[in-house]
Amino acid sequence: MALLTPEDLENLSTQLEMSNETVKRVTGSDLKEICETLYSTKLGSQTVGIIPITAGNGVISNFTSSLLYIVEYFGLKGFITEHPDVTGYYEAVSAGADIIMMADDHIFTAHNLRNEKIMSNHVATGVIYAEIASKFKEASSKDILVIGLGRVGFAGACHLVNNGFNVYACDPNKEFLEKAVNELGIKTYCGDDRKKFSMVFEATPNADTITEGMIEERCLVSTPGIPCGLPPEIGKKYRVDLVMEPLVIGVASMLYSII
Ligand code: 2YG
Ligand code: MG
Repeated sequence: MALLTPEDLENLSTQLEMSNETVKRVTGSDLKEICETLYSTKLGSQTVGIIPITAGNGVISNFTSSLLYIVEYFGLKGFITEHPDVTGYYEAVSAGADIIMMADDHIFTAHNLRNEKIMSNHVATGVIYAEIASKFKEASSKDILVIGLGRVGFAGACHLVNNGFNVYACDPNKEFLEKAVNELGIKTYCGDDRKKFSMVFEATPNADTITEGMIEERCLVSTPGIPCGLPPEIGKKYRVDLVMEPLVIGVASMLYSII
């Protein structure tokens, strides 16, 4: 799974402002409103304990500071523990944290100690990027294309099926495709099918997964994927609206989902 780099998280506030503006323009709602509607809840004044984790590839220099920025941006209180790992966990709980946030190389989680709700970043990210794609004001139908059926893509596809969208999906991994067909009833789609989409949710760790034959002019591409699946020249030629941001949108979805 693609690990974030410190470069990915540079100018996070600018990346957030730009993607929030695009989300507002193409759906009519900003990120906060989308989360409040999606999870039928509002954030309160919870305190989040953010714990650096040294396991695997270790600490990413600006990861926990980015989480603190996001937590405070959405009006919550937060602190980063002085110590990492278990010592950090003990510190956070002893200091009265209501919510614990921590990530190793495989799972990034948020756990609400008050109501025992827990959420993973990959599910929360899949759900909210799929939700944003599906709320495209200019959409021509309820047909939506999902590219990538790994754990992020599958979570998004599941959310779309549950909300009555006609989900077409593709993934080079036959097992992932079969699982989504059998468990979600999605329709398989491959690049040379003649169908074009105005709503696309892309969730792959690969670049340039979107081709001209897949998209309608002025469509919306919503993707947490790094690197970007939309080739810039195609984005320009078809005047595509792109919602892509490395961390904030997924973390917002995590926080609202456990309140
Ligand atoms: O505490 C630390 O600094 C590190 N243990 C954090 C490791 C995070 C690894 N995970 C990722 O980089 C991404 N899966 C995070 C989510 C990205 C969403 N687009
Ligand atoms: Mg990608």
